[in-house]
Amino acid sequence: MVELGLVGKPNVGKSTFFSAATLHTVEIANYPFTTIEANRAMAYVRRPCPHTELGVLCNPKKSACVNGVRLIPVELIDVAGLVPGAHEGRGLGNKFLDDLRHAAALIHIVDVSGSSDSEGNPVEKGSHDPLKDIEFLENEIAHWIADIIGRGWVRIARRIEAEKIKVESAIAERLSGLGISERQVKEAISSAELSEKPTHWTSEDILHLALHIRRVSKPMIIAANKADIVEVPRVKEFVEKCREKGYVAVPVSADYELALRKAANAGLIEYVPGDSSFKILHPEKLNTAQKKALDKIADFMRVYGGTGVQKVIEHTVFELLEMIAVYPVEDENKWTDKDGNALPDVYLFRKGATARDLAYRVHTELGENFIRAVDGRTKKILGHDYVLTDGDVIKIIAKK
Ligand SMILES: Nc1nc2c(ncn2[C@@H]2O[C@H](COP(=O)(O)OP(=O)(O)OP(=O)(O)O)[C@@H](O)[C@H]2O)c(=O)[nH]1
Ligand SMILES: [Mg+2]
Repeated sequence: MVELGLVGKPNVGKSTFFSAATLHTVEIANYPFTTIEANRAMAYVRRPCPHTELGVLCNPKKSACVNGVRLIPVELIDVAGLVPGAHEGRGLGNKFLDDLRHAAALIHIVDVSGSSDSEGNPVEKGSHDPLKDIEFLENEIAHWIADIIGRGWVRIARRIEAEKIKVESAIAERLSGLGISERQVKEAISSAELSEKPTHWTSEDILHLALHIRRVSKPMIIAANKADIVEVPRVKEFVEKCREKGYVAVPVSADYELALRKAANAGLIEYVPGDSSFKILHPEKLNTAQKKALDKIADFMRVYGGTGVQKVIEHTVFELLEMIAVYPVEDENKWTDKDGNALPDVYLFRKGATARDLAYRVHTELGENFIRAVDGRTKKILGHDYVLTDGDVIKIIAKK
């Protein structure tokens, strides 16, 4: 399961975003450190379902299909807020970041309205520059990684040099719990331009390396939250400034998304998360305040093309992580499993994954005994190194 971590300073709307995306009820309040223990729940990303080509309905097991759109689960993790100096124990410290060890990417929730200070205390709207939050957060995440690399570094660096161990492999070993690979560490070392001799690395060098490791291993998107209480040009300016710094920022109102999903659940509106509009089903059941609130939400969605919540999640999965959806089947003609369920499973893979990777994901034995695969559309035989593409329907043939 792909895990996405929600990070940010306190009181920016992490739990609201989480709750909106998962409809999991969690505590939300306008003061810092409302969340202490991490919350985990399923959100989903959407892909066109191949069943529309088949002409029969699918029977998904761990995903869902609504009107030809496959909803593929991903896990969101909502953690406590980080404050500047968290690595020195300020606020709730940074230990709770360990809950994000397996996160493939990070969603940085920022309060674009500037109505909370750097520690998340409510302040007058516009009095805090949200751009500042990006830098400190990067720094705190880097400290978390650097602390893991840096523990007992002098001794390790000496061993690396004396025993001619590859530095990237020694570091990757330390970071294996974070799901960071040797290749990623190697790429980070080269972009950080550090000295050839690890014994010469200072703690600043390690911090600098950690920044690069974060960049290559856990890509980050910025959710410019609370955009509903900010003038449009200011939001656009923030998005542009983020872009100049190399980040994708998406205007978001987690509050609006939460309201829409609740109204949809109550049967008041028709709304499919991610859509750019909604339909009021029973205008007679709405009071004036509710109507006004929905009008405001509709205006926001017209400007930004939606509430932004689903856009953030999907951009993270499909653009930053470059993931694709692949459907393994046992019958390449009917696209069913052995019980006759059509397109029962779907897996997300990073671009570049192969037919053998798919086999391993279905079952270790299938990966180990892989003989060949078959493309469910063209019926072509595919080798173990066939590179999967988005929407592939694949049968795996293995030794019995
Ligand atoms: N206007 C507006 N307010 C929001 C939005 N999202 C969250 N809020 C408000 O911001 C406050 C903090 O929301 P939370 O979701 O608890 O924030 P958090 O980041 O989880 O906070 P901690 O758990 O304390 O770190 C609450 O009063 C929310 O109602 C939004 O999109 N727009
Ligand atoms: Mg919270």
